[in-house]
Amino acid sequence: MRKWLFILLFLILPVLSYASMINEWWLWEEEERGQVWKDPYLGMGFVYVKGGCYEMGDLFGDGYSDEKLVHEVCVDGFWMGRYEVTVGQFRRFVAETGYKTDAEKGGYCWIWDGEWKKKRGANWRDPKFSQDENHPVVCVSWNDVVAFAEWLSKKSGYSFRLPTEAEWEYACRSGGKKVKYGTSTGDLSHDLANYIYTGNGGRDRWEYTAPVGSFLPNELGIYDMSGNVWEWCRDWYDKDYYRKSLRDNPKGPSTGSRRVYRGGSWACFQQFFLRCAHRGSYSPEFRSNFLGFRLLRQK
Ligand SMILES: [Ca+2]
Ligand SMILES: [Ca+2]
Repeated sequence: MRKWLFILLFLILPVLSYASMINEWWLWEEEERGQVWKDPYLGMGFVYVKGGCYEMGDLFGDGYSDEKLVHEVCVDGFWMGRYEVTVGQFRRFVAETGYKTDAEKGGYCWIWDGEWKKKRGANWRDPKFSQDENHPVVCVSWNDVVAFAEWLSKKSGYSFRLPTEAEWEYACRSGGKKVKYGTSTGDLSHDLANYIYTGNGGRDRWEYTAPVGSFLPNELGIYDMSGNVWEWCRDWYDKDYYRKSLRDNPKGPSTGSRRVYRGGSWACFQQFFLRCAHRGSYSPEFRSNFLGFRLLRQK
């Protein structure tokens, strides 16, 4: 009997130690991709993005004119949200503050369901498709997401804000590399990101939003930069801004009427819109069921 026990141990031990090696390898992988920090209040993960200089704009020559003037930009290091902010995280904010979003105050949110609709009664709680707590929050205006960032900053003692366009594009392109999309390979397919539902889309089986982090991250360990939901940026939009942008830490024009959003979403018919360099803009009170955000923590 004892002999069998020894033989069994002899067989099992190597398997166990191999399993623990695999486990450690995964942890190591995670750290190699970037240092992850979690905010002490919501436990939201942030990846450290080392600062640097890069050529901002349409490096591939297939963008709109507002991204055509490729120009050098340098950004200081920052912590970028690993994921888009989720319904569950936004719910904590609303539960604690009683905050009313622009969609709730105005009584509608723009939705896409095959056509554009100003949908009465639609808001982040009910964007007219089903979401669980781990999906990215939508139907939030620029005003709403700035209020969220200010609340989290106050609660946690760290400084959170929306990324600037320059920071967002730098992070999407894995530290300013010459890649078109913010996916694990820099290419785009339904195995790599969530965009318009076609019914036979590989890993992308979502007609609307997917839980955050459903696809592999880009090289920095940041998820869903291309696709899932569009993401608000901090800057005012100016189609000619690239002609007059500062080189170091540009923050956009000092005034304007529309705020920038980036990255494409589940509702995009064209891959074009999921490119890191593409620039969209809406007024700060605009909200839609394909538009959300992620936060940045200043160093
Ligand atoms: Ca999809
Ligand atoms: Ca996104």
